[in-house]
Amino acid sequence: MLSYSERADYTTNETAKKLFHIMDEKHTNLCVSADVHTKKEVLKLADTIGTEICLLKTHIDIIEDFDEHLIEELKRLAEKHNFLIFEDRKFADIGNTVQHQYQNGIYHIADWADITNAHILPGPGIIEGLREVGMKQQRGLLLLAEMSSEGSLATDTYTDRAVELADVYKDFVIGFISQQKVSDNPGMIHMTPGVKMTTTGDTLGQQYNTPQYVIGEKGSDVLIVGRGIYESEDTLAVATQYKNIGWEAYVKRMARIV
Ligand code: S5P
Repeated sequence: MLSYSERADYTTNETAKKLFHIMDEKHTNLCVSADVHTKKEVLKLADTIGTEICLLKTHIDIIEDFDEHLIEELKRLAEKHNFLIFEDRKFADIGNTVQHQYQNGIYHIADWADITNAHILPGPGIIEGLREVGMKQQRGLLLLAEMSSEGSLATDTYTDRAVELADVYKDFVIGFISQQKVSDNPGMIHMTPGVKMTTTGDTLGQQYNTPQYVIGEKGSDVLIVGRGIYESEDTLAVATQYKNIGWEAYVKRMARIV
């Protein structure tokens, strides 16, 4: 089985290459989801756990005091700790509209987010619209092939279609949000949300799996952890724990499949 950094040779996308290399350099397949509500909380979390992650995931539109300064500081922390930034925008509209949502508005997502993601519900036009904007800045896109929530409709042929579309646009599409490995292309990165040490879900349909299961059994590449880390007392210690468990599961998987 190929290591993360060896897989960098199977993609032409600069962001995907960078991410694969960061993972191997920092020995981490952890993405922390910073779903907190103020600039101060986001920046504190990012600086505290920055050494442990390959990727910081944001929901920029839930931050109450958003301004340009937050973006500058996030970029500075990304540089300081060597991680990439993933804006979890989950675009879902026609190509023309998503272009504006990606490039314009208050957030100018394309200017600072290395990675963003999109639903494939509208068909290939959504990828083409985002691609025209994103490729100019060497960005990467993840397709939502599956979701972690109970009753998700992204299953079976929908998931297969996401995999097919990723291959068609593989200069820009770098992988998937999924619950497991869905593509055999080693250049594609699988990221899995719904990860926690304890697998009791929340009251709104979120379902959790353990880091060992997601990386070791389901063949995913990146763990996305939100509440499991940012709601803990000692975010650094807990992030380190997730990082170590995720990395160990990857190393064991590598040893199993030669
Ligand atoms: O299928 C999905 C896709 C995503 S990106 N399920 C998810 O939970 N997410 C996101 O991952 C979600 O929007 C949230 O930001 C994070 C999971 O957070 P947690 O607190 O449940 O770990």
